[in-house]
Amino acid sequence: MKRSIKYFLSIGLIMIIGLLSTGCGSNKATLNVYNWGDYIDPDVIKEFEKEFNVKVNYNTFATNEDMYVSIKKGGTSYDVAFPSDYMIERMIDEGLLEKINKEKIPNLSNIEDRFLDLDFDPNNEYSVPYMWGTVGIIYNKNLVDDVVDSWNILWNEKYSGQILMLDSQRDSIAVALKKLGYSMNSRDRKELEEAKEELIKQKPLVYAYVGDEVKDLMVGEEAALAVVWSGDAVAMIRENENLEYVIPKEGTNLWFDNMVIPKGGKNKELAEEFINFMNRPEIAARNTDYIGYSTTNYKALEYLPEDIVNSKVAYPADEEIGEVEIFKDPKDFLKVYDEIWLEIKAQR
Ligand code: N2P
Repeated sequence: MKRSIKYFLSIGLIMIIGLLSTGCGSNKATLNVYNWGDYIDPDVIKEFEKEFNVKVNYNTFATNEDMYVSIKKGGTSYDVAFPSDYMIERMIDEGLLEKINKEKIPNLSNIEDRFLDLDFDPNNEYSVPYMWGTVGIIYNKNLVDDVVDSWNILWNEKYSGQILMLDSQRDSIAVALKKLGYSMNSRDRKELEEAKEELIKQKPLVYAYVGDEVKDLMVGEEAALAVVWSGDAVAMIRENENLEYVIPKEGTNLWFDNMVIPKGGKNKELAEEFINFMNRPEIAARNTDYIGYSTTNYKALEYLPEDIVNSKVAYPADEEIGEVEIFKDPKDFLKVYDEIWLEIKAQR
C-alpha cells in the first residue's frame, strides 16, 4: 500500500512537470492576428510574445475581400486585422468592428496628422493607421523600350505575356476605369461595363493575376510590367536596379491600411497593447524597413535608413503623386463590382 501511494505521487509529479514544460499547464493568452502576406517583420511578433508573455497566432490574407469573408463568416475570431480604407468603412457600417479605447494607444501621437481622421473613420474610433501607399506600374528598363507614363501600356500587344495584373478586384477594375478616364469609385453601370470589356480585352496579354508572387517574378525578370502597390515596388527595386516605378498620368489610388479590432475577439485589451506596440517608433521602423511599405508613424522615420526615407517611391511629394482618389465602399453597387470581377476571372 505504502508503495503504491509513492508510485501514484511520482506519476503525478511527472505529469505536472510535463505539463509545465510544454506550456500546456500555463494560461498564456493567445492573440489572433490577421494581416496581409509579407506585411510585418516576423521578429516583431516574437518580441511582442516575449515581452507580454503571450502567444500570437498569426494568419495572412491576400486581399481585402478575402479578409472580409473570413471575418464575416466567423470561425476564427481575430483580435487584430489590417483592412484598407474602403473595407474599414464597410466593416464599420456592418457593425463588425469594436471601438478602440484610445487611452490604451498613447503611441497614436506618433502618427502623422494627415493619416488621422480620414473619411472612412473620421475620428479614428475604430482604426489606427499602419501603412499607406499608391498603386502604379513597375517595369524592367531592359525589357520595355516605350515611355511608361500611362495605364495604356498595359494594353500594348508588344508586351503580350509579360504583363502582371493584381489579383485584387478593386485595384484591377480601378486601373481599367482610370485608363478610360473615369473615377475609380464609379457607380455608373455603363462605365463599369466598359471597364470590364477593357480587362477582358487585355486578358490574353496578361501573364498572370498575382499577389505577393509579383516580387519574385519581377525581381527574377520573368515579366516586363506589373501593377503593384508602392511598398512592393520599394522592396523590388532594392533587389533589382533595372526596375522602375511610375504613377501613371491618368491618376491613381491613394490607400491606407489601418489596424482594427474585429468584434467577437476575446482579448480586446491585449489587442490594444499590440496596436500600441506596433506604433512604438523603433518597432514601426523595423516593420517599415523589413517590408518596404511607407509608414504612417513619423517618429519611426529617424530610425530608418536614408535610402528608405529619401525614396520617392515610398514618400513621394504631392505633386509627384498627381491626381489621386481614395477608394470608397461601393455599398449597394458592390454587387456590380463583384459580378464584373467574376466575369473577368472566368474568361480565358
Ligand atoms: C502586402 C500587401 C500590402 C497591402 N503584401 C496593400 N494595401
